[in-house]
Formats: sequence, C-alpha cells, structure tokens
Amino acid sequence: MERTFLAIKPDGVQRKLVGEIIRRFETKGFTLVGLKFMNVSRELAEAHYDVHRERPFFGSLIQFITSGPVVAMVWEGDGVIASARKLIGATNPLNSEPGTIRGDFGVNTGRNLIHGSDAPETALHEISLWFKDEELVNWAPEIKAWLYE
Ligand code: DAT
Ligand code: MG
Repeated sequence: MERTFLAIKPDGVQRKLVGEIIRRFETKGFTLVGLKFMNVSRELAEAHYDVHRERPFFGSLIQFITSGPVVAMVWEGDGVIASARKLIGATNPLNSEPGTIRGDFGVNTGRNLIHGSDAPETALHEISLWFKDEELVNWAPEIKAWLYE
C-alpha cells in the first residue's frame, strides 16, 4: 500500500494543533506507520527542502523549520499521497479551501502548519530521509474491512 511523509511544522506544534491534525488523517481512514517528535537539524532541513535551494525564501524556510520541534510521520493507505495533499490544502492558506488543514487554521504561506509529500518519488525519498526502516511499524488495523471493500 502507498505511503506518504507528513510533518507538522513548528507553528502547528506551538499552536497545539498536533492532535487536531493527526485526527484528520486517522478519521479519514489512513494508517499511521511512523511517528516521532523531534528537533530538525539544519542538515536534515536543507536536504528535505533541497529543491527550493535557489528560491528567495529558502533561508527563512530553513530558519523556520529548525526553530522548534516538529512531528514527523509516515501514513499509509490507497492513494494517501494525493489525498493527504487535498486534506492539507493549497500552499498559501489564504487560497486553501475551508475544510482543509491550512484553510481552517492558517493565514500565511510561511506558517502553513504541515508538510506533505507531493508525489510517489518524493514520498519515497522523504520517508527514507526522515525515518530508518526499523522505525516504521507494519501493522494491520482491525478496522480495515470497514474501510476497504
Ligand atoms: P507545499 O508545502 O505546499 O508542498 P512548496 O513545496 O511549493 O509547497 O514549498 C515548500 C514550503 O516553502 C511551503 O510549504 C512554504 C514555503 N514557501 C513556498 N512558497 C513560498 C513563498 N512564495 N514565500 C514564502 N514561503 C514559501
Ligand atoms: Mg512541497
């Protein structure tokens, strides 16, 4: 089954939205397979956001993501990569639909609460960047028959 990497950024942690955000992926029907609460090193931050290295906001992005603890997660389910992006909402929270995480809780692109992998290749890359294999838990939720035909 497909897996994606999600991270609640320092603003989501500081604003006490960790439970609310995790709840949305849980109640949707996706399965948590990796979770850690951690400070992010500059090295990891720069590797994670490497595609944005040349962008003008790169410095402030690295500063922000290393400014406080984050909740790093791996979630599993059919179509979870694209679906999680929909649950998260557009990059600029002012453009995110109400009902999405960014649409419900944010007002600024630089404080958009949560990261989600944008494609299968990036998901694989980001999962391996943030998690060791043995940190991921393979398990079969008992509820599965009620979520999947
Ligand atoms: P997303 O997080 O929706 O995948 P992205 O990959 O384009 O968006 O950018 C990564 C993060 O960089 C984004 O969550 C917030 C920040 N960012 C993007 N565009 C920005 C901008 N124009 N000004 C400031 N920060 C920006
Ligand atoms: Mg992105």
